[in-house]
Amino acid sequence: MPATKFDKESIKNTIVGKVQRYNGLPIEEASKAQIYRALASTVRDQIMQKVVECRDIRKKNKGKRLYYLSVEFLMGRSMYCNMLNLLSTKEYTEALQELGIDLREILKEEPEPGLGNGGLGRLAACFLDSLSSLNLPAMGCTIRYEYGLFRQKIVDGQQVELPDSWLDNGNAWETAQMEDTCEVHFGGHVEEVMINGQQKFVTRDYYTVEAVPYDMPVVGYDAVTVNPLRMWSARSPKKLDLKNFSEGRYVQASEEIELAETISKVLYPEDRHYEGKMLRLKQHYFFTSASLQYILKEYKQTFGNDMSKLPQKVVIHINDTHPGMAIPELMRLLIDEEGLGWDEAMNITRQTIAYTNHTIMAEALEKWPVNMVQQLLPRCYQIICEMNRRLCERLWNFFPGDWDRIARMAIVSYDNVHMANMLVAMSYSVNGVSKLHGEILKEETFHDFNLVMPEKFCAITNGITHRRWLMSCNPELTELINQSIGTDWIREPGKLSELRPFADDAAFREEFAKIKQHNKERLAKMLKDRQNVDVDPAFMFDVQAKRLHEYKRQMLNALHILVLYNRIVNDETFTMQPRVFIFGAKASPGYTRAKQIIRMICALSRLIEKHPRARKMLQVVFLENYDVSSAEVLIPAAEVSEQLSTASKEASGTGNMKFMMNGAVTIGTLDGANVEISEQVGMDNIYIFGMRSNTVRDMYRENTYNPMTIYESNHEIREAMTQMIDGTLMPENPAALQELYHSLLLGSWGSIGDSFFVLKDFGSYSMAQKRLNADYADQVKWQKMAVTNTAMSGIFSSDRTIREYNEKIWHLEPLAKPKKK
Ligand code: 26V
Repeated sequence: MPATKFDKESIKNTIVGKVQRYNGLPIEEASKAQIYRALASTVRDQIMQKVVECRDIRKKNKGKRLYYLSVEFLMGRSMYCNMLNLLSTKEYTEALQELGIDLREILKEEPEPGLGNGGLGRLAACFLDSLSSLNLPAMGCTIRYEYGLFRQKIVDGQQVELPDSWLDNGNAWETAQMEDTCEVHFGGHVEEVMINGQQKFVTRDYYTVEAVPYDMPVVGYDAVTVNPLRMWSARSPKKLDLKNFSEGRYVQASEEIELAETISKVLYPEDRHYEGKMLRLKQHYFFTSASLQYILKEYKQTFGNDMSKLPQKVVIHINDTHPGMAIPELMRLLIDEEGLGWDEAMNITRQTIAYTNHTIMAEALEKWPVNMVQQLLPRCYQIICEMNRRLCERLWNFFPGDWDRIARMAIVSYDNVHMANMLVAMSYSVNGVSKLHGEILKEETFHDFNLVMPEKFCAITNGITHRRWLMSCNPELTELINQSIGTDWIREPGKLSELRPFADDAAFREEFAKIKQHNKERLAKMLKDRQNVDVDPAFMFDVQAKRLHEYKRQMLNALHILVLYNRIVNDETFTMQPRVFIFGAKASPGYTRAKQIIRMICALSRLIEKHPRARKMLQVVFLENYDVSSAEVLIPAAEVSEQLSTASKEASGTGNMKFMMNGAVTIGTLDGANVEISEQVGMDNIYIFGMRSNTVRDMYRENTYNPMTIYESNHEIREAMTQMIDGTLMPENPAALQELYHSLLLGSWGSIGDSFFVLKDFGSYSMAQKRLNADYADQVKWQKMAVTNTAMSGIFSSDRTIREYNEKIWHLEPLAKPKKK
């Protein structure tokens, strides 16, 4: 088919034509939503042209392909990044302009697919962008959740969760791939049968759910590659029960269908009850099994039935433990469906699967009750037990007699299936997501495995796509960089370091500061429009935006703000650089203490607002429903980036990198990737405070920390904490923060409180804040720091991360356009 052109004139005609065909309207009468759909469909046409081309190259090239399995892909809106990666922003902007339409207004029409909850999911999305941009053949695999992460509203100072029905008006980017629909089986029992003298295992009486794939294309920047994100949707094979229906039992008539389809209903269903936990296991197995069936089908189509070459042609990457059932499932498919022997299947599996760990938090290291796995996945359970038996045998030779250690390392122990242990034992690569996290995995989390199989472990520091997190969200800064150092940095983000000398260039700094000011104004406008909140763009913008979790210590920030308030109120001569502290955070619905922290922040905001002198220099804003789209406005406007996690707890962090890239200065602990950020910018361009990771780990081991001694000796902390419960913060309900207050002092069930060392690190944090406040007054100094941060951020591009994964783990060949003869 001859290629269609996507120049300005053709784009105009196409959009006008589509509005006429879809809506029967002239463009002047079309609504924004109608224009959005016509525009998205035009961009999609342009992408599809590339899809065909890319498919063709892949068919000829027959190279290895990566399948990246993740329960989360936090994609954000696609329209603008698609145009950017197609090198067509100018054409589209001008085409619309000539039709009298402002592109920026249309972009807001796109619903954001919230198919993720935090760093893990956004990392997966950044990876897809970099994979395509580096022309590496890959497919993302996940669930097509009908409801993404909840929409957050703040009502009376508290978080309220609303359903996020992002698919209401359809998803303009996806295409259903009906021919790849497959069956996933649950339940039943396993029978051993002899077929042609061979022992076989057959599952009987299972029930079936159909998996229907929808593909969303991810275009690379100026690349030939378009990689799909494949989202599996659950569908019941049963049709409407007409008998029930015609007899008036309407609910029963579709009950079974509904039940099967709940599998892809919501992201992270509540799992405090048995049904919820079961549903999560079903979700994980559902998309893992469907993905693996597809992987083998595609492999066989290209390479025939010889499975021994699988590791040369396929790599399956497991993003955290959630898709870990890929291991028994691949074993099952190889043994039961492809007829391989156990040893061969095990060798192939071990050479095909790689695993990334994203957290050392004990509660996030997944385990499943044995009876649940046995009931839901009886054949996989058998395979797990056999893998466990062999692993323990091997460990017994390594650690003879050391039962405790072997039990800790086993796949099945204490009535649970331990996913992380299974993944470490059965994959060829285990990586952490920052240098420090990689070390902790080897020394602590997987210490014993590292003694047995040290060759598997490595660390690859996370990254973010500079295309979304700089070029798309901060066009003015992008333009300034291009004018100063040219555009090579776009392909080689390390070259951003060429900006460093510009820190000493007064004219450059002035431009840099002006852009920050515009971005602050843009954020102020958004806050006004969305929440009717007034912020003064002359204030310093200080931002902490990330999931709400005790280890991330939003509480440390909040407590410090309350202390600042007291300093203002108690001392009429006290002044500080006017500063607005902006928080963005969703708390998991069942995580009560996290929700109390949100309450505390909102209460702080109200308290300060009521005080005529305090409000002149201090403000707290809670940004509702923090998501990718609001991050794209928030981050470019930030001057201070708060990265306060208890050292050792934040595996990497990626928000820290986004803020840095946009010229915010970090105040943070030496945790996760903050360590590497501090190495890049140097200690003069970052505010480091608090205990170091080793000290924290020693303190946990020794169990000697007592927050009470700090409470007693530090009157500022005492005063602020008392205000949490004496009606100062919560005049209408003084008891509301009592539990939170106690958690900082006493803990529960006899354990000591403040398990994340908020009080312990307070003094050091407060000193760092004092330095920061003083430095901000010296704007020359401050702007130099800001420029240095942007200049040194190139190493945190996910292009670097993906190159490293490819060199160390995946070994994929980049796709290339065939040379014209
Ligand atoms: C968290 C939650 C919280 C809400 C309920 C469901 C649920 C399920 C799993 C998890 C674990 C998430 C692990 C995670 O997001 N880790 C983050 O991964 C980032 C990318 O590597 C990294 O930068 C962050 O430091 C790490 O916390």
